[in-house]
Amino acid sequence: MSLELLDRAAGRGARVAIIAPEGVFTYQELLDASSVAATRLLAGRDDLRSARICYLIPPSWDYVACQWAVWRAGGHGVPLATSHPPAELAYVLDDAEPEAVVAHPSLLDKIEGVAAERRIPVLQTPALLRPGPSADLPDFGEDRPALMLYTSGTTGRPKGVVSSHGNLRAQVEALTTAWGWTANDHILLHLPLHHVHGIVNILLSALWNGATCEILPRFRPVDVWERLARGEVSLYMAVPTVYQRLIQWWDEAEPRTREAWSAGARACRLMISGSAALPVPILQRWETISGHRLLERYGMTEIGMGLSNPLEGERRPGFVGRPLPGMEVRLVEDGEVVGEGTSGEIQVRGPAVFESYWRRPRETAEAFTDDGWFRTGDRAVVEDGAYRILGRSSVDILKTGGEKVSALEIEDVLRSFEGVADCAVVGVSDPAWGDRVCAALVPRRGTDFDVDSLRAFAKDRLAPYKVPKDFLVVADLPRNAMGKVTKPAVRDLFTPDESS
Ligand code: MCA
Ligand code: AMP
Repeated sequence: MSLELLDRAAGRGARVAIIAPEGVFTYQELLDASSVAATRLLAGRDDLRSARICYLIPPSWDYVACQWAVWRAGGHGVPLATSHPPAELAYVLDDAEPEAVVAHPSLLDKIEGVAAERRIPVLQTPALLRPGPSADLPDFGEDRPALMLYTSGTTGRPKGVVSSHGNLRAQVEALTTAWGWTANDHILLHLPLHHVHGIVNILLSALWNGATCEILPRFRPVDVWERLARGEVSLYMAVPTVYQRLIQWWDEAEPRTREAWSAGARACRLMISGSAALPVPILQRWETISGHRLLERYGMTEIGMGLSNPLEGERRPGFVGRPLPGMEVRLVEDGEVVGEGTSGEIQVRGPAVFESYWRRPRETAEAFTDDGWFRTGDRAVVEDGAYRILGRSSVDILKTGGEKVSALEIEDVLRSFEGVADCAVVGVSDPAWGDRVCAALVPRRGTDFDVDSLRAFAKDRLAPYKVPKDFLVVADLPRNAMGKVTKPAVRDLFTPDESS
């Protein structure tokens, strides 16, 4: 990835690469700025040799220039989530053991203390990116680690997913072919930049293809509608929760505004949804408003994108299409590969699939079959040639607003609060969030239970989207004959009408 991405950028020097809050930047400016910044990261060395560099930078030009600088210096990039509290950031620093953190001044408060406690130097973006000399930059192969993205699993705390430059190149090439990317594309980006969706599907795909990526610092439905209304955006990608919010805003707008917004959206060539199941009513409503049948696709941090509806041809509501170029996909049940009409676990193989979980050889080995297929933990069925996702094998992995969270990780935090004897976290089906994170709590005998203090406690320790939206105090948790908590019965506690 590294070398070819740079060669491709060099051939597009004068084209606009990034439109961001800081201004408009060409490919040549990106090459120049990242070369100077890479030289600073190297500090006289010839190669970072895969040293991890964490960066905590809002979606912006600075983010992109820093990402490229880390790669050009031979480093392994670890983007940190801007919404995370210091406790979550500290976890990543302890796990990734970076040699440095690059921080945007607006986020310095969150990271300065935890980095100092670990004696990790913090470089601020204005210092990293100010003009200066460029040294010779290292040459290395595509098997060099490029990214480490943290993802929740069924065991323990989040794991670092290590993807090489070759993995990223395979992911981007598949999307280029499947979705018809060209240098004339102009894409809007407001998704967080510590996930594959924002980083690979949007930012890197645009930069690989010489297209323009327009970065909004955060998601605000009105800003997205107004950008779409100008008719310049050719490609748009988001999670179902975002489409649901855009629909809500459109519904509440004046008729003239609605008309202008819809006309702008129609000028787009392609709109895509993913990261969580797209409810069919959202697909239908969006089609009425924008004239676009959303292209739904399926992916995962470990594999990039695996399945996609077609650019041309039928996009079947409720289905995620067929394997992307370069990706082998099969369904397996009880160790046997199953055919059309029978459900099974999705397993995938191909050059886009990640290298390893960072410093977790056992989990890495367990995630693959002996012949190299990655077990996704998602279940699906093929009907008339297209895949339909049936959900996760584990009830403890939830998707809220496109964010994957582990119920067990949240439970561990809630149990550490004085006054909580036991708890169970579940995802309750919700039209806005997909899974709404809810917690049933058993108070310790003789203790007064204060839900507000518990919420504040959780907010200090967990990413905001992991903090349960609803807390329910119960005398006991529902259990089966073996004494194990039955999560479906816990879920029913939050949806009494459906269970009665
Ligand atoms: C924010 N909040 C959430 C979430 N996001 N609650 C549950 N789930 C969420 N995802 C809470 C905040 O804590 C806050 O709570 C309140 O909602 C408002 O926060 P705000 O920051 O204003 O929210 P927002 O900006 O409107 O964010 C909602 C969002 C965002 C736009 C849907 O979550 C988002 O961009 N999600 C996409 C994530 C993504 O890119 N996923 C891809 C990963 P309070 O008021 O109590 O403080 S999956 C992936 O990469 C794979 C490969 C794939 O297939 O794509
Ligand atoms: P993450 O680990 O955050 O990369 O999320 C990947 C997970 O999101 C997958 O394992 C699926 O469970 C889910 N996912 C992604 N796209 C879809 C989709 N189109 N429909 C249903 N689930 C999806």
